[in-house]
Amino acid sequence: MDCTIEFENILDEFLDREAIMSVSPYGEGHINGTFLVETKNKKYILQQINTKVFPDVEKLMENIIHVTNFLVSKNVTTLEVIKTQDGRAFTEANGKYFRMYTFIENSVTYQQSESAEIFEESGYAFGCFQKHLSDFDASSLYETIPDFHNTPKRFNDFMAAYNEDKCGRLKDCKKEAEFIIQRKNSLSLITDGIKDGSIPLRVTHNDTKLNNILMNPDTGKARAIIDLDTVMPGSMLYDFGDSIRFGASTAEEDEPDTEKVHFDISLYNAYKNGFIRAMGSAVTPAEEELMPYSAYLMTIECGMRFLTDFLSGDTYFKTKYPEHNLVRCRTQLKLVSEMEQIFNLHTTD
Ligand code: ADP
Ligand code: GN1
Ligand code: MG
Repeated sequence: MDCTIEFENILDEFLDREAIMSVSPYGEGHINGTFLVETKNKKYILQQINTKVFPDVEKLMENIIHVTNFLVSKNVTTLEVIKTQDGRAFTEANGKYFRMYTFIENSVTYQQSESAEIFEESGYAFGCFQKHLSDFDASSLYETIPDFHNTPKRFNDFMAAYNEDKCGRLKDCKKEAEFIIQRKNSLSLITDGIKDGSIPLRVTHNDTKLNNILMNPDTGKARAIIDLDTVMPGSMLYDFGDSIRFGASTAEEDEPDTEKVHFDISLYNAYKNGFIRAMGSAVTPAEEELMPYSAYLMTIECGMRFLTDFLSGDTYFKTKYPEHNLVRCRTQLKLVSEMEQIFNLHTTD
């Protein structure tokens, strides 16, 4: 077995040690530590849960058990939590927390839309996901990250990091910071709509990027929606907009050459078709009207989160090199400026 001693003890909690053949890092998630565990007969996903982001692991896992049981009762393929030998949904060792899922076979994730068909299918799958949860009791959900898509609050967090400039990095990102600040008055349409009741609160996924959906590479059909850590009450527009910011780009989220990054309206339309096909008349006219704005909003929100993390010393998102968060921010801001043009959004002061 080619895994570390540390993992052996963890894995013992979930599986028969004899059967384990290999453990290797897996996937492109920015938050948790993900590993593929191969045994003679079956594959598993082992995750080290990021407790800086999700401090209450007990409640996080209760949510996941709750949501996945509900989906299973509707015959929906979803994550399957592997319990420890003594029946717990996670284990802890030396302050590190781990969980295990069955590896969902015949599946791949994409870091970019390889075709309009794939992206449309992901829209259909995320729309179905939301429809399946439409009768889930939202009050039973623990809010894993409060104010997750409260964009005005995200802006205040960004300004705090900007004013503190604790790593002396502001000099490297003045242009990007000014771009965001110029748009500070255009960030509240969805939070305002939720407050005044014009936008319905639903149970939403909240992290709907293309690599949080498993696709069958042979059929081009969705296998399962994964990464259920942020399933919380929210707006349908958060899910719609966040998918667009990632999947309607002509380049990957961390493409260093922004000349290659464009907002592709045909991908936007493909996703929208799939999403609306699944949601049907459940989408209200107010929601439909705000779809272009939601794409803009989720993109600038993500851009400002990357920049906040860059200014704060890369403590939130996993990074592979020192400017990684800044590079990611730049792709998001490039998309924002093209969305403003294409959708004729008046977002600057
Ligand atoms: P993060 O929270 O860090 O984004 P994810 O839960 O999204 O972590 O997992 C990271 C990647 O691991 C996913 O994008 C996907 O490629 C893969 N993955 C996660 N869970 C499974 C699973 N049960 N079966 C197959 N692949 C999975
Ligand atoms: C994170 O966990 P992952 O990689 O699927 C983040 C999202 C961001 C995304 C940007 C819990 O998603 O909110 O939009 O990175 N998840 C969390 O790629 O913060
Ligand atoms: Mg993920």
